[in-house]
Amino acid sequence: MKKTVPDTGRRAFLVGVGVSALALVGLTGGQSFQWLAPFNVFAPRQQGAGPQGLPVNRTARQAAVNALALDARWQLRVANGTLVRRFSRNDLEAMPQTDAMLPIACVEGWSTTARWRGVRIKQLMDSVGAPPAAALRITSLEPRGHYRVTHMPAEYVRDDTTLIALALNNEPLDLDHGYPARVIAPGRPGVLQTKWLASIEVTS
Ligand SMILES: Nc1nc2c(c(=O)[nH]1)N[C@H]1C(S)=C(S)[C@@H](COP(=O)(O)O)O[C@H]1N2
Ligand SMILES: [Mo]
Repeated sequence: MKKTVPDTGRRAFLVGVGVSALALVGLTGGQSFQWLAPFNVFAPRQQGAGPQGLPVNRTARQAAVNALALDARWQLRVANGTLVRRFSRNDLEAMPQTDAMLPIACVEGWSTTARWRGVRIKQLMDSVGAPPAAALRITSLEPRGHYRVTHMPAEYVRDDTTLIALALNNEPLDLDHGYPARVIAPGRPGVLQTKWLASIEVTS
């Protein structure tokens, strides 16, 4: 004899799964498709919600860096042992600039690709005679916080698209995105893309 009841139950179950999957695609699609963005229910940040079309994970105000970041006397300190050089924003702008299309991928669940422009970190390392195997300690102006200090292994330092970014999407970097200068490197999680730079030091 045919068991029709389990069949019906199974069909109802499969239809239920299909409906849930469709609903999930509908509710999260805004993370992948711009035109679905208004229906983006679960994404912690909406694409394009921040300045320059990029989300902001922590603003300059929240990080308490406004005064230091906007200070006209700001200089990036670059150190290789006792050899120290300092670069104003004008100094950095006067150096050769490199463009790179790179994503910021935040653990909070968003990833947005943007056009970054700035100085190759490699070139700054050359300016203080750092060896090719140099790894770095990168420090933010931020007085405290989990992301104040970052370590960068040599393979990223050597990469032609690892930049001290000064511009984002063809505009000077917004304060909330790390003005006067931030790190952008390929293939590193967002937490390591340090904003509001203070210093870069060779550690090895
Ligand atoms: N100094 C500093 N840099 C930081 C952070 C921070 O809180 N302080 N947040 C990091 C995190 S978690 C992410 S995802 C990116 C976000 O960059 P955005 O705000 O420009 O999009 O910056 C990173 N750099
Ligand atoms: Mo993040």
